Amino acid sequence: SFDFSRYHTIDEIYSFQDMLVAENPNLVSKIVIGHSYEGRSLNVLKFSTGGTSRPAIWIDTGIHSREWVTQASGTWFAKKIVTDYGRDPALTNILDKMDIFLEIVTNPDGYHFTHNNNRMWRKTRKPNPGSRCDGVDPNRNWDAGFGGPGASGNPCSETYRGPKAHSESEVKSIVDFVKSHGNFKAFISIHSYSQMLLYPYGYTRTPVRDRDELHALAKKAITDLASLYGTRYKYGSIINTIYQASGGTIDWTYNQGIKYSYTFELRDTGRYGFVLPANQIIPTAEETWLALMAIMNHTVRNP
Ligand code: 0X9
Ligand code: ZN
Repeated sequence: SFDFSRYHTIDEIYSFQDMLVAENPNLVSKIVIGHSYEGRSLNVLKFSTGGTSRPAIWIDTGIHSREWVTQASGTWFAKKIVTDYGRDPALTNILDKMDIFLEIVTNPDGYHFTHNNNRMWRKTRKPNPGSRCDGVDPNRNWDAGFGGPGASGNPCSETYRGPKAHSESEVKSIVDFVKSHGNFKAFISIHSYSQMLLYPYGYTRTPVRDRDELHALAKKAITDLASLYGTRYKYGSIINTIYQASGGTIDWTYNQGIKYSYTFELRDTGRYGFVLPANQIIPTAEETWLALMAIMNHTVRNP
């Protein structure tokens, strides 16, 4: 019924989520963690086989709205989890011990705007008082090196950090949810494009305490990813591998004590960029799933 080989509107993705919950009520539930600036619900799918406050893995896609292969892959991951639970021993083992939380449309106002107005919109859609330019970069708005180099104070910039840390509802809702949950062990934030698997930090050259473990696990994850179609990824810290970026998601989650904090940059390396042809959605999701499984497997073994 749902065509994973095409891009979908926000209404179609939200309907898909409700259908998945309706068809798998013992495994999937939907949590509304807040609302966007324009009032859309911020939906998180919870995959859980029971327990109370189990250790958990977070995955988000689409915090930058134009990175369409990420929301499309997130939708595919949701279906993959319900299909593989009880069939794939590794995923079954993960879900018997941990919960998975998946926010597919992390910037819903931006995603709606990319369908109806400007395909290349990246930021949130909140107006900036005193400026003709709208929106904040939700990957510069977190309280980790906020305001430092690698972000802009200009509301017209694509990397505008916002007036203060967590000013964006789309960010603050995750902050509040992660803090109140209190038991996240892995946090994976998925972007495109560049084909990279990155760990903290982005705001400082100081290596993270867990650098060697995160580096080795990244190498394992991208090796597994490449095993399917030969797609080559670079890996390393954000600042050493892509560029300095302050106020980023996974720098904040790492500083909160979530050791396995990673950011992906999915396909491609620039030929199509953000406008990746739809015939690459399923292969991208399939190969990325292998890397996610490597990270989740390691997390469940080293909680
Ligand atoms: O600039 C960004 O926000 C990311 N690249 S993108 O093309 N998807 O916009 C990379 C930033 C590194 N990630 C974090 N700081 N979390
Ligand atoms: Zn991005």
